Amino acid sequence: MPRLFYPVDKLKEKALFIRRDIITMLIQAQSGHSGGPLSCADFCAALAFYEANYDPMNPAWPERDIWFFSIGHVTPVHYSMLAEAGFFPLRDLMNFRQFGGHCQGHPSKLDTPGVEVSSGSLGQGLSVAVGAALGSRMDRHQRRIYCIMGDGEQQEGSIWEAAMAAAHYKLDNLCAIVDFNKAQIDGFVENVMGIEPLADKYRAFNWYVVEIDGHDMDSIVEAFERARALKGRPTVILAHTIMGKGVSFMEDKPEWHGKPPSPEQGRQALQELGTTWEEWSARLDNG
Ligand SMILES: Cc1ncc(C[n+]2csc(CCOP(=O)(O)OP(=O)(O)O)c2C)c(N)n1
Repeated sequence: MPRLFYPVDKLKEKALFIRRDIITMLIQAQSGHSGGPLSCADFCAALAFYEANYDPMNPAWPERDIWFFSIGHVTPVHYSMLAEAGFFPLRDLMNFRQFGGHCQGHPSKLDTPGVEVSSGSLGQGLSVAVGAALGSRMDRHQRRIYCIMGDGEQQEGSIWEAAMAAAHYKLDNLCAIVDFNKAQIDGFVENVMGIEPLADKYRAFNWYVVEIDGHDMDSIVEAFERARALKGRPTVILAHTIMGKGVSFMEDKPEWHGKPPSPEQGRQALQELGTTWEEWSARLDNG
């Protein structure tokens, strides 16, 4: 299936739908991560509906591009993106974190259509992505590889081994995206273990760095295009985002890293996102 190239206003609508899905799933499950999924929603919408090449009817299509979520815990955005793209019915999102459903708390390649690697243990995804990018080149395949990482996750040493390898092998088919929301499970990243200057670190590792407002759809699309046009180096998009983006009482609050809204808080969140629990849960139930 060719790339979708949705226009920016349609991408913004998709990101809004993804945020509504995230909150609805979390209300229903009463368990799961709120903050990171909401900060990733805009670039995930652009990845699925503008940038990547895939066939939701045939998730293993050999010609597809591949995206890996190294931050396995952001499954609400991951599953919403896959369901909105047609990999499985929207109603499956209502079984998030339920026994018997395939949308488990952390993603499983064996269970969920469109999940390319089982993840959750931080720091591993970029190594997987480097392997996939090298393998694609050896197969003389045109596919592109994407790897979504967290900013707290940058504290993992294994990421820097993978970063060194990616530049050594000049993997220009590899595009990493860092959800740079400044927060992690135990507080603000700079207080837990500072990672700045992150752009300089990647540049020193011979990567091409694009720094953007990760909630500005025009910038996101342009960053993907710049990465695609570049030859001879891997690209990292440092997407400056806000944890909990879109829900006033969650924004920039690390305590929302790993908990769901209560049903009452969730109703307020959906109202801020321009819908209601009744409307959006019915959309998912019937989708
Ligand atoms: C190897 C490993 N150590 C610790 C954890 C527990 N853990 C899960 S998410 C997280 C914080 C990650 O921070 P960040 O990458 O900034 O993600 P965000 O908080 O923005 O979702 C931690 C420490 C883990 N999943 N894997």
